Amino acid sequence: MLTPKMNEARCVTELNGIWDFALSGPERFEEKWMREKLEDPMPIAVPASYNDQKDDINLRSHYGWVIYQKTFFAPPCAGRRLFLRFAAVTHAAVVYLNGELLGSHKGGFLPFEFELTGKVRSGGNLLCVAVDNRVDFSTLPVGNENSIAFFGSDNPGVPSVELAKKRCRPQNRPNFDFFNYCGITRPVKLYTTPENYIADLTLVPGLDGETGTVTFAVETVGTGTVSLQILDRTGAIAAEAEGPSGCISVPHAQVWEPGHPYLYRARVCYGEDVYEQPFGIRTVEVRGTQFLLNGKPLYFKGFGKHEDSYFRGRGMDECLNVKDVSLIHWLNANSFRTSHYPYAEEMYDLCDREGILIIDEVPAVGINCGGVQNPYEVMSIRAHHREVIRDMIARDKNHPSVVMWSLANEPDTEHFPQAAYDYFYPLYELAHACDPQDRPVTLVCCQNNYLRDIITRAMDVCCLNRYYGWYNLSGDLDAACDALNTELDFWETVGKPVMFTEYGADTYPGIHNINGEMFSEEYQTEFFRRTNDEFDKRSFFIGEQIWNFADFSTVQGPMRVDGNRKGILTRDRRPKLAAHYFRQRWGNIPDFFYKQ
Ligand code: E8X
Repeated sequence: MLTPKMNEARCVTELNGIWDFALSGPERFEEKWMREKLEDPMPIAVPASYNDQKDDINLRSHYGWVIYQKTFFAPPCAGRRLFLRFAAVTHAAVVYLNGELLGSHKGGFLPFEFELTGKVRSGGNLLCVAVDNRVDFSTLPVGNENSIAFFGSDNPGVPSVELAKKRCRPQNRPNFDFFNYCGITRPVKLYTTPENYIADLTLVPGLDGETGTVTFAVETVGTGTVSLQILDRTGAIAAEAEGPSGCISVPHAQVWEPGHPYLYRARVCYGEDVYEQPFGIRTVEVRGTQFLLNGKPLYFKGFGKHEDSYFRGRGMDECLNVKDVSLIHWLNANSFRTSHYPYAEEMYDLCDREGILIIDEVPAVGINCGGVQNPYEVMSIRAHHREVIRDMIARDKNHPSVVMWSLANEPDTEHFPQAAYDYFYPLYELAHACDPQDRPVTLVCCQNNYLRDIITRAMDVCCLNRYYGWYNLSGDLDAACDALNTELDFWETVGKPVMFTEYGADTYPGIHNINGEMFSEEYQTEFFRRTNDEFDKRSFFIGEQIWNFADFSTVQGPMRVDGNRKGILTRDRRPKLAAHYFRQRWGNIPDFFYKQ
């Protein structure tokens, strides 16, 4: 799916700004608000999560549907097609235009669109969007059903507690550790195309010595002929071709990689339509225990992140994206994982331009019933899981920054190992089949009994989340390193590249402790220093992505002090002690050939 772009053939208008808003019921929304203007609406900003925009607990802890309305005037589009595109609505949307149902969409982190050609009026048009924020055993991310919370401890079996739980008000019980921010969180755009238009473009770069190759496929609607040009950074034509598909050579190609993010542009013409897509010439491959970028062994230095900020929650924020990328450079890092959902497209564009590597993750978090039940039997997510893999890859396939796909975060791979294998192996194959560039595929595994887990080791890269010295062996870094080494001895026998995609310690900024005890800035720094020293001894270990880039909002609970505090930056992006440590460490680790 193409990102809407303004050019000589296409017009893009944003429907961002203040919309009318109202809370609705948990189980259903009132149909009449899909046809009539709300009686006493609240103003609400789009794009942004609604939860923290008002000083009202009813928005923060809302459960169920909300209604958004916007009246818009159609842009002049005689002889053109008109589309309405939502970049993300969390978690489900039903969309009406002038009282007529346009359609619905499930999943809160990927785009969807409707063709409006012939459907808009010359006066105002009433756009109504009902949004559901409920998470349960049929959604990704997964929410707990009934009142059983697996995340956090609920004293199971205590009669008074069990009784009270049954009487709790209906609420979301996320089976994941980030606040359930919801609403129209990314831009809403109207765009036009000519009658005959370019529907999709796929680019597969390759390298043959000094020569770059670009295999391309253009999908069109209508009739016409396709031509394609590869433009270099100065706008000069580096190569050109006719026809909807083929392979062309770019002599003396400039490669794309961290430190040298050279972008070409593919310019496609089809009748009256034009579309330009920036892309990079680079290759990605796993060989033995190495992860090769442009044929060179790479070391991942970076983070798990979140889309999370004050006031706008998970709302797309270009300024924050620029700031975060700047901080990634300041920290001498080169990568992050889009834990735990695909991020806004604007962030990938920025990373393409700035040379930052992305492990792109679908919103499959919470596939775990604490070992009590088999999640692969009790959850009905399989079809939706396939859909989000397909849609994420379709959206992000052309980004040079994306170097690996992640199928899930911390599913249960330990208690039902064969069921996990049978569930995930076909998804692994699906991701490979969907990706025209055939990038490596992984699944991010939770701290577990790694001997029982048989699916993590079947991935192209073994991505581990481990909390030796935090959730277990708490405060004892000698014991933590001992345990870590025992486990790393096991991974060495697997013969694949291994990296940590999470490790970290909650740290409340400003707490200092001479003995380096837990929650202090000293403990966080020491925790990382000791763990990293062990990584450095292992040649098959290809990267460290810490948990987390910055502090972030979560559901409240006895383990969380105003959110998850494992950031090396605070939520407002100030450094903790460990940030200075990493800036120094990563400044001494090259992107390539670190483990030689
Ligand atoms: C944590 C992280 C959480 O925020 C993230 O979304 C997923 C968690 C650790 C799981 N991984 O709690 O800070 C720890 C399992 C215990 C051994």
